[in-house]
Amino acid sequence: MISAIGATLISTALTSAVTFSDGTMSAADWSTLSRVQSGCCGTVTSTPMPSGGNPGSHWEVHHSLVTSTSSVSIVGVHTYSPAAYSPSVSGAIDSIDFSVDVQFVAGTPTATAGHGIGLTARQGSNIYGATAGATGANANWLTKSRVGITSTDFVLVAGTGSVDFSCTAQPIVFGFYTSNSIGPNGSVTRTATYDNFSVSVNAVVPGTCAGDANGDGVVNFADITTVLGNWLDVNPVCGDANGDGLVNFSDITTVLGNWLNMCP
Ligand SMILES: [Ca+2]
Ligand SMILES: [Ca+2]
Ligand SMILES: [Ca+2]
Repeated sequence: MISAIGATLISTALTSAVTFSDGTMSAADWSTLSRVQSGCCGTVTSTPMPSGGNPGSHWEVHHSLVTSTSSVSIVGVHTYSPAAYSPSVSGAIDSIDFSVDVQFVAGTPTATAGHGIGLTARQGSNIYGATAGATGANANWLTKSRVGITSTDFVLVAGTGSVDFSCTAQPIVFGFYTSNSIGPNGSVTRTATYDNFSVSVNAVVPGTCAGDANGDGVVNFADITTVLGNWLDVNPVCGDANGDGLVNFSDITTVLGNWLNMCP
């Protein structure tokens, strides 16, 4: 006689963060995009430095702003190419923790402020930024950080649209920005240096928000298509609306039962 053996499927939800960190700050991994966000004129340039960081090699960023009758706002987008996160592979993003070490170097005229800084996310041809304050003009190394950054904290730096953290989103490459602005008829330079960049991406645990199959924080028709697109997957990063480790008809009913709910 053969007895039926009940199989218990245990969900192996994503609970660990994916962390990208770098204390080398080499030109092989980092690139800088200089942007004038408004007005005229300014530039951001970067120099990889071999020594004197916190410790060792580091990334020095120079801002130069010159205005006539209008003000100017500039941003340098410093992208760390190894910090590539694919939500369709590693899961929708719940939140991000960011930190970087900073040291003010020099400024003219006499500096009273350094750079505005924040986390950047490059997704396709779009670039987004989430502020983490400013460096200040402190001559000592300081750690600047912000934890729990969510999609709504990001503003558009370049391109169109808004950042997509769902499990169907395009891959994202992280980095940091530096910014400055001055009023009309001014001229300033601001140089600060950066080391020990770190980004930790905290993935959405499937089923945390009942019905949210794609992890974008709302239950709607996109979740139906996400369930269907991952039909019968086991322990997927995408499509498990009730968090039981399977994608099946129960997920359809969970989506419908939580229709238009917003996740906390
Ligand atoms: Ca270093
Ligand atoms: Ca959703
Ligand atoms: Ca399920």
